[in-house]
Amino acid sequence: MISSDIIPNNVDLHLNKRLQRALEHWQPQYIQWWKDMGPQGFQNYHQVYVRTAVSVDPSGWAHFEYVKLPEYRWGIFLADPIANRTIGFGDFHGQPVWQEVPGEFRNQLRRLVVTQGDTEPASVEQQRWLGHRCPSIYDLRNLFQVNVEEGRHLWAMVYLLHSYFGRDGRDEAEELLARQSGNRDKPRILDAFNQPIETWLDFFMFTMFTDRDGKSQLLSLSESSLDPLSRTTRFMLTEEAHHMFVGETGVARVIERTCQLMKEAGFSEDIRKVGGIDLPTIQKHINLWFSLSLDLHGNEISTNAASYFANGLKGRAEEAKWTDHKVVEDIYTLQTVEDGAVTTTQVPMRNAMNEVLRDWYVDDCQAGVNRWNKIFERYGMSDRILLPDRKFNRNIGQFAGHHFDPAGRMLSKEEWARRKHEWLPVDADTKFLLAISAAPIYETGKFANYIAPPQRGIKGKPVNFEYIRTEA
Ligand code: BYC
Repeated sequence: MISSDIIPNNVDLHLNKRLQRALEHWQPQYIQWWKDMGPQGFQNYHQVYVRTAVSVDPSGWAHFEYVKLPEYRWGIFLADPIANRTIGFGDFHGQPVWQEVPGEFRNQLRRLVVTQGDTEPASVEQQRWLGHRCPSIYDLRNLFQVNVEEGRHLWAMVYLLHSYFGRDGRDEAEELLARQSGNRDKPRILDAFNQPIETWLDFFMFTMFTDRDGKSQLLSLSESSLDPLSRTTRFMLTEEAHHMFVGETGVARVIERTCQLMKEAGFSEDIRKVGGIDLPTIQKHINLWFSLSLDLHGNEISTNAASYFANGLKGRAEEAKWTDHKVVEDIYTLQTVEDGAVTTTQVPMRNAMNEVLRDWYVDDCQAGVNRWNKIFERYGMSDRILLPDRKFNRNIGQFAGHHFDPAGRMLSKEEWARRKHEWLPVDADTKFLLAISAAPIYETGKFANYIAPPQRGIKGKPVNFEYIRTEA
């Protein structure tokens, strides 16, 4: 269903000339941004075997081909409408969904769309130097796949801004290309998207934990009463699944290799000496990215979240699984800090919707960690990876400004300062990770010493397939 040559889409863009022109005007700015801020050094001479969305047909929505990255066909695809869809939660539960933005919710909806949109280019910016340290061509291809699809997710939000938010929306679309990850004057909106991602361990953790926040937020937005927002996020979730696959299997392959090396070298040996990533370093990176991604769910007690829910803008993940969709009287019990001690408090559940979504997220992360721990079982090892307590290393919400160890025990400021390096990566860890990846592996079928090869290749291709071709 591609109806425009310039911008592939399934929204009949050619029927809305004004919108088409506006998006075609934004497109060159986007391409310039991609060249400036996207993967550095791989724009001109490399052809990458990537998937491109061409429709939303579940039986074949993408095709795979070699493309030069700036020539990727970024398009606009919304999941098919659900006939007679009604609002699934909040004060308007049961009423027909909206095809236009109601004036009274315009600001809130724009804010949600802009915040979602801002994370997409941010992640591309964060990862733009990683190609120079890649552990294999297979992994490099996966990085670029994730990057181009984050670019497409930006397109998804820009389509909504241009289509439904008029002049303000067009201005916001320009701002999405003007803010920059880590820029002191114009940073990205959410904290975790201003952290540099310098090492591949960070990249795998990011795609495991931060992309999973993408999943929980997209699930909750896919419940939205604004039908185009629901439809666009529903299709984004299809692509997002691969990003979390990259993260989960990336970390799994690092753990696998570490186990192999530990077995070979003897368990008392310092695994770094043989070029492996020691388990404490892996655990520290889990602690970091899990806690940063917990922050991305916002305050535990939030009037914003209550109002998003009441107005039907943002629901819970998998709203249909709940029985009460109005949630007017329910109470939620959560932990908080009072007079310097952890206590529990009860709040109206609508005000705790960020925490309800965080519960879903923690469970989803835990399932992934359980899968990682099976690797140790296979090697007959008693080591285990643990998710830190959700109070650990928080900078947003009730626990910000207080200190906790990964088990959730409260610490004094002094004890935290003394011990945090036991739980979070320090410069020496990053230096080590940079050192073992100083020489990128561009040889087909070869893998860096610190990571095991994947079990299979992409789209039925062998592991040693030439996922990236270089022009002479
Ligand atoms: N950093 O009432 P609260 C993805 C601000 S990832 C900085 O709790 P709310 C992806 C907040 O803005 C998913 N500031 O806020 C992954 C507010 O500011 P004001 C992205 C923060 O609105 C990988 C104040 O604190 N999508 O897709 O309930 C690669 C009060 O807080 C943060 C979305 O986030 C923070 N972490 O919750 C690529 C969905 N947290 O009003 C892509 C859309 C809070 O005082 N966003 N603040 O100026 C939302 O639903 C909400 O904005 C949030 C925040 C859940 C993020």
